[in-house]
Amino acid sequence: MRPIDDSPLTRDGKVLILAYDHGLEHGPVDFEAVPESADPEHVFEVATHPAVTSLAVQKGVAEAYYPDYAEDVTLLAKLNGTSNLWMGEPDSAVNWSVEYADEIGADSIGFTLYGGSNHEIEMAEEFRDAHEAARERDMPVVMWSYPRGQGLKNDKKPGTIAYAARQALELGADVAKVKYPGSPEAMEEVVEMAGRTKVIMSGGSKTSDREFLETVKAAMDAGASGLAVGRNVFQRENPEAILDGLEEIIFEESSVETALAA
Ligand code: FBP
Repeated sequence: MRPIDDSPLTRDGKVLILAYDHGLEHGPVDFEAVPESADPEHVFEVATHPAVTSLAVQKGVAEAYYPDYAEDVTLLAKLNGTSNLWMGEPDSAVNWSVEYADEIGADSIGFTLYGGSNHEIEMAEEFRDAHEAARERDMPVVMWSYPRGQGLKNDKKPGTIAYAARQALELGADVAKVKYPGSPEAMEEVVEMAGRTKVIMSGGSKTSDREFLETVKAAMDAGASGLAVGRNVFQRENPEAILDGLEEIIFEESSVETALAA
């Protein structure tokens, strides 16, 4: 059995990661819509919603806040990450080790790979080290598989996303987090290419309740195993309401209308 099958990262085989590494990746601009979202305590509270199977954060946030929520929140350690101040070819610094993440109480790890970047080789080698250290500890591995870099003008082309999902399978990830490729047919191809690696959709910038839930529903119907979402939850005044809707779609296989009424 692979560690993911027995992990709280999944519920009935499905995944709903609340991503909260935006303070590093994008900076304070992501907290402007809902100022209290800048406070990690607020988002840890949101992550106690039963639909959330894990909260993904960087080391500093985990160190400072996770001890207060260890009973109620499952921690995903996002090991690498870079600020938006970095203007070079896409790359991501490894900010903490699997050993340290385990010590803090993480159940699983997350790692970004920018396939197609001039730094892909180093990133893949860093992923190998993290992956094997995670395997020693039975910690599931989620790859943020984001083709991006000099040669890739449109990182959302369906064929590119399918390649990103395949790359996650080939390198050993349990879960591939990819951008939605634009249509259910394209998502089916992505899921097929990922084989036994679960595919989850990346939330993206905030949209209306209906538009967001319809896209998640389309991805799930195309074989996705869930979602990793940040802004579409914490940039809402009532994050619990959208999580109620997501719970319906992801875990109950409900319609969008049912989810909107939840
Ligand atoms: P969102 O749902 O807000 O898109 O968050 C998912 C995520 O992968 C975060 O973990 C990360 O901070 C962000 O998107 C990175 O987005 P990008 O690199 O596309 O700007």
